[in-house]
Amino acid sequence: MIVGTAGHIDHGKTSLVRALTGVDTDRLKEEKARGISIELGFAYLPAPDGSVLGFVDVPGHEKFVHNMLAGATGIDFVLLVIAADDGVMPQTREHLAIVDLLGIDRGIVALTKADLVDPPSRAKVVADIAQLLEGTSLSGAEIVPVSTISGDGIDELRDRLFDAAHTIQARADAERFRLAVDRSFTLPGIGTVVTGTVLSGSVSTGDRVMISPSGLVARVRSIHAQDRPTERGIAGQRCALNLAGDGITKDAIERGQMVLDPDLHAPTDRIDATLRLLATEAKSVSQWMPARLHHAATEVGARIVLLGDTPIPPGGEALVQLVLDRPIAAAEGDRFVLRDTTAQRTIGGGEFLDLRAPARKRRTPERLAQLQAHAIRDAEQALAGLLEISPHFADLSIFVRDRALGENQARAIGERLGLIKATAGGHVFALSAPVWLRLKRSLLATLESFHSENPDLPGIGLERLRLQLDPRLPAPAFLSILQGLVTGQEIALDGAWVRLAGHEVRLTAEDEKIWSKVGPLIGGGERFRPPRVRDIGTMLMLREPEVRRLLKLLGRMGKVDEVAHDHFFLRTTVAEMVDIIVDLGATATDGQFTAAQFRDRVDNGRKVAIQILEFFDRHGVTLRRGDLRRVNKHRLDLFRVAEAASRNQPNSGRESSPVGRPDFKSGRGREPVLGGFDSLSLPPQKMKDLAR
Ligand SMILES: Nc1nc2c(ncn2[C@@H]2O[C@H](COP(=O)(O)OP(=O)(O)OP(=O)(O)O)[C@@H](O)[C@H]2O)c(=O)[nH]1
Ligand SMILES: [Mg+2]
Repeated sequence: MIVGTAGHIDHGKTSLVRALTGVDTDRLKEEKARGISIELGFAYLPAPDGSVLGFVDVPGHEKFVHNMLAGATGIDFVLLVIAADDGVMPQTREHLAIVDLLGIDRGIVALTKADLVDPPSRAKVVADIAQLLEGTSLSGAEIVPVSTISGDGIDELRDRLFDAAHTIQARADAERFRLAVDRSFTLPGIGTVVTGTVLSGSVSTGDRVMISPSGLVARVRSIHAQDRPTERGIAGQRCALNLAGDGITKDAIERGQMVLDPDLHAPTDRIDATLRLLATEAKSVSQWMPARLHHAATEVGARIVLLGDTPIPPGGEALVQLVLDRPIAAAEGDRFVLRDTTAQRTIGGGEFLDLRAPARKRRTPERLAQLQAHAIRDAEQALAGLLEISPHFADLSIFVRDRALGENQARAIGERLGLIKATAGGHVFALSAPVWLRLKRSLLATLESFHSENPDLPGIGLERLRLQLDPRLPAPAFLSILQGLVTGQEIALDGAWVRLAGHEVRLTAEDEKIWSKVGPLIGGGERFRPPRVRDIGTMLMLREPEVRRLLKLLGRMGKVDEVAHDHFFLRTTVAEMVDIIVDLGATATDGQFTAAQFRDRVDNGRKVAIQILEFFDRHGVTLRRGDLRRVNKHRLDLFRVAEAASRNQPNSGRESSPVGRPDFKSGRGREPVLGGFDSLSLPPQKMKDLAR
């Protein structure tokens, strides 16, 4: 358990910690000289049960409230110190407000300097205090009179703390590791040491950690937890970590940074949150109001964007967006405190809801519903809530990271909720099973109606399909679920075209008629220099745009390729030419060949030969260096056609290709490939007729 002091200047916080632990936490020369605390003080007290209580002693001076805030982070139990002779004072109120805003609800009031007042005055102060606590997280807390001079009440108070340590719930350490740094220094012979409270998770020697937001990487060489050497520090302990790594020095790490599990490193400067304005404020919070934001041990300038319609009145609570001057390391559910820009008073505070707040459309009903779900602290319920509302999917990787959830926690939640996951670009997206079913049904229905309306198209464009569906998944996630459906043989993916697995493209009767004439023209003996669109139009007395439209359509069907503008080759011919360059590469000594060598093999003139090679360059089939090219074996399959199709290739009557048949990985000889003349093949005689 970590105990933190709070209270007005000179009320006896440091004296009380010394009386309880024997440690004087005012170590600075200036602190000694001025008789006040400036910095945070730390002390430890072994308990009878073998555990160790940690103490964070904070300064009471109004100028050092920022230090008090840094110290109050991660404490389990507060000792609100109020001097009996002085009573409730400004920083008594301010520190109590901070404790309340941070949600710290375990604590005792130590009525110090009890030796200085008579019983009636003491009774009055006690009554004041009880009233002060009302309505705060410490409402009804015990008030224990003590005196560090006479020693009265000290043993009782210490026993109360030991009791509390038993009942305080051990913080879950299943989450990922985060430590809020409050000090960084160098120890001779040891190196860089940082100290702080472990906010979540655990850390072990040898662990790789990251300093956030700076992004420095370090290894944990050794650990002290609650002032004792150990192999592992856990949530709720104050730890000192000896860190080593590139750039790790005492100056590279400062108070306010976090040491964390590298997976959690994702600084943010725009956070949606709840904000409660203190009732003691004179003015409402207005749009774009500036403030100082205190979170964990850090402090940063911020602007407040109201997400509701009206200013937040004193004592009111509302949703806001916090726009920070620089990014910080945080987690959803973390508490924060706001102070005014001149650092003179605390004005309010609240809880971070969403660390990935949008800069636009931040107040739509949809967005506000999402924030309601984010506000649920139980991760499983929050995720279930998010998946129920628009956009009906969640980036699980971000959800898990921003809540600092451990791997096991994330897995268990995924299983219990029966999530459907799609992995894309290193992120996991999640859908609920009912939403997935609905998405799949409408996807298949969309494809079906598309096919029936467009029987001559190979499928619907991937992006067009994505935009038609709800939920509208991010493109990479959408592709990933499509691939799942391909594996399940429900759909097929053809480049950027999606179709039902059973769908076959059929040309309209009219197009088929034209194709039966065009196909042989570009696939015959002149197939390496087929007529261009305009020539085909002239030869067949067809309108040029008509020929172009049909060939483009066949291009999408994978039957032809537009090698150069308006110059279409059969896919089979392209595949044949791929074989030729493979052969050229294989016979050349260094695998490189010239355009002239290629032209000699296809005998189609220099210009066309070069256009073909440039087409291959564009598709990465060939890699060009100067005048030489070599084959890129990874791209050879690009123009290969299914082997089954080769059985009814249209020009099977022609002489077999002079090209060798290189063996591929499968060990089988490669079939001369084929476009899709399948249903349209013509008898050789007819082809000759047409070619005339
Ligand atoms: N008579 C009496 N004096 C006390 C008692 N506790 C503390 N004092 C005196 O009060 C003064 C302030 O005590 P500190 O412990 O430094 O007070 P503090 O709350 O830590 O002050 P800051 O850290 O500066 O906010 C010192 O002179 C103490 O000797 C007490 O129980 N009785
Ligand atoms: Mg002090």
